[in-house]
Amino acid sequence: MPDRKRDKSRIQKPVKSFTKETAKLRYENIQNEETGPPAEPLEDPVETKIKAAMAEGQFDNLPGKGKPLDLKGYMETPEHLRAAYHILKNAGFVPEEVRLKKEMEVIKEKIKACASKAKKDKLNKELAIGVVEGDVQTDNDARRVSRYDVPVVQIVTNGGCHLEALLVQNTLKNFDLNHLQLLIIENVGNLVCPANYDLGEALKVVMISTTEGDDKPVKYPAMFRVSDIMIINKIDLLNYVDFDVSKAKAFALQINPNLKIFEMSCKTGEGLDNWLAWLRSQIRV
Ligand SMILES: Nc1nc2c(ncn2[C@@H]2O[C@H](COP(=O)(O)OP(=O)(O)OP(=O)(O)O)[C@@H](O)[C@H]2O)c(=O)[nH]1
Ligand SMILES: [Mg+2]
Repeated sequence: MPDRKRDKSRIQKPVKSFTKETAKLRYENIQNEETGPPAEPLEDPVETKIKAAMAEGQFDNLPGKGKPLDLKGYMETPEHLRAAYHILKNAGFVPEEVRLKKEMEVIKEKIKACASKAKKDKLNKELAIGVVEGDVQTDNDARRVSRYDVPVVQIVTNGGCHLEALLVQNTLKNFDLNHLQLLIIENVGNLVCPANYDLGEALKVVMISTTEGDDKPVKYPAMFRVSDIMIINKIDLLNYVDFDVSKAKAFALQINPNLKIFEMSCKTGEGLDNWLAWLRSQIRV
């Protein structure tokens, strides 16, 4: 028996370098052996179509010609979603929130540019809102809301700590229900009683602010358990108060893992766009 280890003829010579040339040679050898000479390389059909479109002048007056590419959306998208985002965007599909944000920007621009007051008011009312205010005393809140030309009804509970469905129902005759898209009910401002009464609302929103303790959710769990949304307001004051946003969120989610949370400042407007876009997305037309 020959000594396998010493039989050098069995050992392949190492390939020093695998260049394009060696690849081409091997390919041609295979072609010659099996099917004859290689066919002429096909021109890339996409390239051909692009060239034809350019020759026809289809690229001459594209919107954005000569301007830098806007890669903001692309860069903000996580890397693994970029290709899909790009394809969807090119095909005219954008996430619902982005579409609504754009729509709101267009309306804002229209309002800014509009000279006639009547037209401005009409644009402002693009979303038909009604408000029911509940307070123990005074119609202060209703008067504040009415400045915005929105139909509003004040319920004064005269000491009662919450609203009830019948009280709300009695206000409905004051609204044009065929036209209304959103009815906001502001319950009496405490975190206890309103948790126990169903007003027939589609969504319950609990609003806390940074001037309160961040442990409100664990102190008043029922209110956070029955709510769909938690708003943390007055974030403009975060530098001046001992309020830990992440703690407040964690406490709230511990009580109700399904809570959707928004942070905002009604004073500076920060975070309002997100909230409004989401709210609009919830409205059934
Ligand atoms: N700094 C700051 N102040 C705010 C903000 N939002 C509201 N305020 C102020 O907080 C105070 C109370 O606001 P309201 O809207 O009356 O609060 P409310 O919770 O509805 O009060 P009740 O209806 O009495 O329960 C007012 O002086 C507002 O101007 C905010 O985001 N930042
Ligand atoms: Mg109020």
